Amino acid sequence: MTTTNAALRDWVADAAKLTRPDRIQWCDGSQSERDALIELMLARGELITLNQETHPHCYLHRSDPSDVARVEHLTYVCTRNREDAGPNNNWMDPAEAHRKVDALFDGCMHGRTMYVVPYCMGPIGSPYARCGVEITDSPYVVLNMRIMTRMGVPALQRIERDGTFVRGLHSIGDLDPERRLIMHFPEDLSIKSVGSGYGGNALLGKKCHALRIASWQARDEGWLAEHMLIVGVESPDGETHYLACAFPSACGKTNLAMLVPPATLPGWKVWTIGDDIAWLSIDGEGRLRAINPESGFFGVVPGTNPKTNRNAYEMIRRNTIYTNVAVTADGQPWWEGLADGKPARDWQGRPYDPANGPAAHPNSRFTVAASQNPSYSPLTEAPEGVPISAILFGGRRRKVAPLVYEARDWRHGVLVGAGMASETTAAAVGKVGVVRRDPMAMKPFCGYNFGDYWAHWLNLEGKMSKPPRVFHVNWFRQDNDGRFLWPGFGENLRVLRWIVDRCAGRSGARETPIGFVPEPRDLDVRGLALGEDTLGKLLEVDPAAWRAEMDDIAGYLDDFGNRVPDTLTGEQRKTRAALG
Ligand code: OXD
Ligand code: MN
Repeated sequence: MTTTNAALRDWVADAAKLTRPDRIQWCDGSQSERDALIELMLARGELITLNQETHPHCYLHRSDPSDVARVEHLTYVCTRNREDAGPNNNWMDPAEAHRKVDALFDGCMHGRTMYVVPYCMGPIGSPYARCGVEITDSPYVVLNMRIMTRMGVPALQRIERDGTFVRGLHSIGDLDPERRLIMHFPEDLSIKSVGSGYGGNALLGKKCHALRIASWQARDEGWLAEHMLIVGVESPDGETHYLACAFPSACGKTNLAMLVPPATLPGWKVWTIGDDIAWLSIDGEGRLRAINPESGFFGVVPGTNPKTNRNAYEMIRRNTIYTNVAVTADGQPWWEGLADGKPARDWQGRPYDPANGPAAHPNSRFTVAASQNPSYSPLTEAPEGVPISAILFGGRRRKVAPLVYEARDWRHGVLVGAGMASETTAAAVGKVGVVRRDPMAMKPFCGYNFGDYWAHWLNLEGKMSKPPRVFHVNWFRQDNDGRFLWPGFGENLRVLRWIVDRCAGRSGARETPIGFVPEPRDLDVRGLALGEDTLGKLLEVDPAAWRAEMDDIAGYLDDFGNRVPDTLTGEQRKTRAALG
């Protein structure tokens, strides 16, 4: 296989000249290609067969122990003008970046196969989908890309038809963290990633293409590429609202996207469209619509069990690649939060010893096809996507943020998103549990200056006939003893219900300086063991804490100087003034 697209042919030839692989394999996405890759990896010890009776077609991959998460400090956006990347990104001049990274690519595929992986982000026939090609020397990446994207012949055919594609050059290099770089060149729609074989660093369709490069492309073309799950909430009388929800990494996006309605809310159904990324476009009638550019889930494993996420638990019992989980004596995957079984070997393959820390790495992952999810929505394949009724922002906040509130309008909603903050998690290298500002959950993923990004969000208002309502949720509020006040998981449907009822003009709220907050009577908490005090605390808006929050947001916005739109600072001032 090769291609009729000359630009693609030339780029592959140039990449081969630089990296000097022993052979080049164009990937067609077929089952036989997948089977051969699995055989190869098993033979090399890069995959381990899990118990095929309990977990048919499931395999384990152990990454290098120094390569277990995204590396934000080694991730760069390389634009000609530094201001275009903004203070939210590490920046390097493109010429210098190419020089640095090409030195690491020089000859790095010697003795290896170079795989050429054409892929499509979004349903192949969708006008909202976009294609890319990843060149990689990692068969693990190919196997994952085959699950996470529409990969192979149909994608190549679309590239040949459209004539455009995002170029991603990837090599695991020597896995030395000192020789690891994840470079983005949005002006050329290209990516160069070297030195890591893990997740978002290496599966270039995901964070690098579908968020960093796509957010840039989306600004130019008038749409949005967002770190959002997409979920459909169907009421007992058959009305379905689709919500797009932005939460930082490892804050429960996958769980919310696959929520299992509790028995106390009979007749409600939840449909998953996506769990991590949404591409949002305005249709001919001025409605905001969403597609999920991905076709699989690369989800955090620890904590997954029938109580927290029964759908995910069922979904990952077959045809799943596990990365960095532990194994039981009989070869079943094991992780913290699983009720049964005992780990025999930890994520590094060592005999399990609690003194070495958790058995499964806290950022261990599953890769699985979206269609295996019991709550999979067939509209995931709809070329036109789904209409969005509401946008939800949220984070992990012990204090300050109430369980839910609604922004006054779209502009205020943009401030609510821009002011998001969350306690950090294991999804990225660095300290866990510190509060950091993470606007729209895009801090690690926005491929351009946040000031320009907020302006783009604000500009979209005039293009929509009826902008979605905007909400903020916080499942993670704690009491003074560090106990969670809200049960979370399936019970979050109660909050989603208030939200969809707000969209349909059916539920009440009180107006506060930060927006509309439900009164305790507006939320259906029947059957929950929640004291009135607890509910009061969950819905509390403490003016002193919020004054401090708004001042902090003002300081954060200041970092972006004159790129911050006046409308946004105006919204901040309005909220601050209302707080007294
Ligand atoms: C992810 C992340 O892997 O956000 O989705 O880190
Ligand atoms: Mn994510």
